[in-house]
Amino acid sequence: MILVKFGGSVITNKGKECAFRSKTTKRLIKELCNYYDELTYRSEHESENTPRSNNQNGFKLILVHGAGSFGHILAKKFELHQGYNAKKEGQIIGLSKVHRDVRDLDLRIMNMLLSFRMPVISIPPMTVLRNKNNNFKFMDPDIFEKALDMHCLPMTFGDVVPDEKLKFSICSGDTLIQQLTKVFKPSRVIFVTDVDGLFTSNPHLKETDAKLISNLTEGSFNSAITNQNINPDVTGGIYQKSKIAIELAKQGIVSYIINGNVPGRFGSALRGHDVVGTVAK
Ligand code: IP8
Repeated sequence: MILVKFGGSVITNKGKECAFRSKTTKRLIKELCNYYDELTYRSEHESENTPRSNNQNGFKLILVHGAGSFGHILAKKFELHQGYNAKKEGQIIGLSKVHRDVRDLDLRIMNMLLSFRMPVISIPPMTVLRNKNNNFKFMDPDIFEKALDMHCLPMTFGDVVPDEKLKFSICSGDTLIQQLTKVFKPSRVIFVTDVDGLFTSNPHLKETDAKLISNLTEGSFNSAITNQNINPDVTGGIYQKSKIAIELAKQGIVSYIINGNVPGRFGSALRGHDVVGTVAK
């Protein structure tokens, strides 16, 4: 089993509300489908015409995606991560809009997967997950298992979710990765982002001596300057991913943080090849 997260920074333009990066997303999906074809020994001709299927030849994958500019801009504006605030004008409409927008993004990805004949079942966290005080509380994994039984690709995404204390709050795709890992115990987790991995400082700055941390350990993480996001984010960015990757490594799960903007890297990580990126194992 492999868990993949398409980061919001690679599938959307995070600086512009609801801006989908369709070309990049399509290429990533193609890299994913090529890997499936390799696993099932399908020829290029067959790949064009025959439906694909998840959970065969012993291989399973779950796809998670971030919200990017379909979620973070309005979530921040309406302070959704802080829960219900009677004084915050328009907050409930804002909540509904964010839920609609992340589903809109999800539907676009779903359509793309289907255009490659990959059967996908979308699972909105709003319906299966609960938070308490903006922290994960509970998730019902049953539908993920059922989707795998149907030979479909279960897909879920960062969403607004009910919160036992705050009425509602945010669940990020990274939290979903963490929770799905506990249930499905994958061998590998791949975080597809817009940077090569975790750097010693912000690689987006003009004058920078940022160096890529290839082997992520608690030590290399602590010595890195971790405030690396150039766009505002309500859920934690690369800092959070690195922390999760270190935790997963302790459980024997290998995590990759790779740059999805570079063609082929995602495909290589799927195959378990050495790839430019940050690896925690
Ligand atoms: O992009 C955030 O999910 P992420 C979800 O995976 C919302 O952090 C609604 C902002």
